[in-house]
Amino acid sequence: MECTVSAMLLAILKKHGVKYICGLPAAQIGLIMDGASRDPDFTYVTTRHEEAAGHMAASISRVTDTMGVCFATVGPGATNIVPGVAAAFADNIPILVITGQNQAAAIDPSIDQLQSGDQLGLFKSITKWNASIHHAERAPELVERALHIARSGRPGPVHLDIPCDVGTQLCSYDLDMIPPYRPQRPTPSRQELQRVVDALAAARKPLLIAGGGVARSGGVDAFRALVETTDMLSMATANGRGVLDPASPNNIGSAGLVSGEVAIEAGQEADLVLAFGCKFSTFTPIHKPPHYPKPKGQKIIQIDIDAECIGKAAPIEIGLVGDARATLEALLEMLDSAGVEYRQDLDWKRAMQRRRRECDEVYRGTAAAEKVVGGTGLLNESAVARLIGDLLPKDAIVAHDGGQAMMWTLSHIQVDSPEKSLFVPGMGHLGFGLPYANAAKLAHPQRPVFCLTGDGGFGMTIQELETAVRYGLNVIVIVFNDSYWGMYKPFGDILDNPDFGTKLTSVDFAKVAQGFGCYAENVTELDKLPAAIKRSIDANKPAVINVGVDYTPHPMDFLWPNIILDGFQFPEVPANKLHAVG
Ligand SMILES: Cc1ncc(C[n+]2csc(CCOP(=O)(O)OP(=O)(O)O)c2C)c(N)n1
Ligand SMILES: [Mg+2]
Repeated sequence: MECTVSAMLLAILKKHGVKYICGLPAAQIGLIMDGASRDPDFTYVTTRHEEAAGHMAASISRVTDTMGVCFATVGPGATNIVPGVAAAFADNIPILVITGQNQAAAIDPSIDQLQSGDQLGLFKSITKWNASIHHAERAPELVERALHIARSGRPGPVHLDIPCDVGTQLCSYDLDMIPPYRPQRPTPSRQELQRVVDALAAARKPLLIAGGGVARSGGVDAFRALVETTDMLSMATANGRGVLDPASPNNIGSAGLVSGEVAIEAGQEADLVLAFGCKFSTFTPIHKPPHYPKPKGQKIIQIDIDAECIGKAAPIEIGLVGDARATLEALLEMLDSAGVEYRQDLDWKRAMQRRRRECDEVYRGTAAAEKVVGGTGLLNESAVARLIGDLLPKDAIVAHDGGQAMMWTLSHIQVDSPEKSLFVPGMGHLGFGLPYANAAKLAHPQRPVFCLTGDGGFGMTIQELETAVRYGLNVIVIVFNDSYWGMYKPFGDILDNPDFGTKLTSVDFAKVAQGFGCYAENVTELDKLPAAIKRSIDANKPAVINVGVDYTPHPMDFLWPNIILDGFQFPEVPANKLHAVG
């Protein structure tokens, strides 16, 4: 096949099953836009900000079995798309980022043409791999390579920079030369897995952890089968939400540290931690010294697709390289044929299950008071989140944006499948919610899709309401509007500094949303929320429900000073005051 580099790029994407392409228009990328928008095999979407295109591509990779692709133009387009790419990189989500570029002769080194920038340098630290297509004849090879790298091993974003003149030049390629992508699913050897079998058989206080790798490799059934076969306690990380069966008594937490204190206790007391597809990042309550160090005698087994990640963030005893799902399946087979007798301490297990129920009680208790004590007449965020959790349709997909709002929605909403819970714990990037929800609705138009967000986070990508209206993406946004950068409100209070900068203006998001052409209403009383959600589902338009809430302390607020800000002290604040956050 002989065609332009731009047409070749699209043909190769199609061969590898790409269906969704999102970006923001400009001339340098024009041929790709023209080709993608005319081709009925692609769903082509333009956004109001390039950041949203990056987030949408990542969401597509999360909620479909295709890889998301996004594009941006040279200079400001490239810099604007960075947040979406960085967030995807932090959560190991494969996406292809295409940037337009000035003519090949005008870059490397730059002659300072309009909008020039070192785009390879810009994306280097937030992608697995990137390249500039300087020569048309190398375009097919570089596109194939980009797609392969994005999805093999630990997945992640890749970037191709295409000078505008090269994009119009001809190249030729035999599309059948490289077959459509199929993931490699390596497993550890039988001898290696035998060590895992032995460790499970010997463990008195075992804890199984499902990370994002289990969700991404399609290992939900296999992980649940392991929990059932061994009858051991299990926990999911923030990226592994949806892997565990919410109704299983062996599920002691589905959002890492946000799950409640039982997560820390189990992590501190377990004598065996067996983790699949998990990089032991901040939200995973294992080995977080000095507050939660690795206990003496605790054995940690880490199984991950990425050899480099093994042992990086926790002192492990056994590290095995393998795809989470394939390894789980191989392990299950061995456990099945070995007839293992487990020796776990059932008293400990029951104590942890009791602690789980107590944490649930604590969360429920905070939701009980409809109004916050502050006397503002505004609603309690816990009560709002809990009620939403009760009202969500079974097949709903939810993006959890915002700060304190996210803490509460993750606590009260349990899901039974990974694509139902969209969150970006790696970067914790405010504003991802609406673009993620838009993409989920694009891919699943029949399913209800919600964006639950704080007012601050919503303001960061609010313009994407227009994208939703333009493409008929009838998402429902529920804004926890406390008129604050709420999560950091306590820091201003600690410092007795009203000018700390966390107070925001009270914005009437219902009016703003109506301006975008959405259905919208304000809710100030809890018992009005169910009908508002019903009307929003029936509205046949994107909808925004603006709920007036007051900042509501969360039982796990102590995590911020204890783990995330460990070692960081405001100059004139005694340490014991910092511990009082929340
Ligand atoms: C892009 C980005 N900027 C800054 C932060 C730091 N941050 C984390 S939570 C938070 C406050 C969020 O406010 P809002 O969305 O209104 O949610 P609330 O905490 O009030 O529920 C901020 C500023 C961040 N996570 N992401
Ligand atoms: Mg807020």
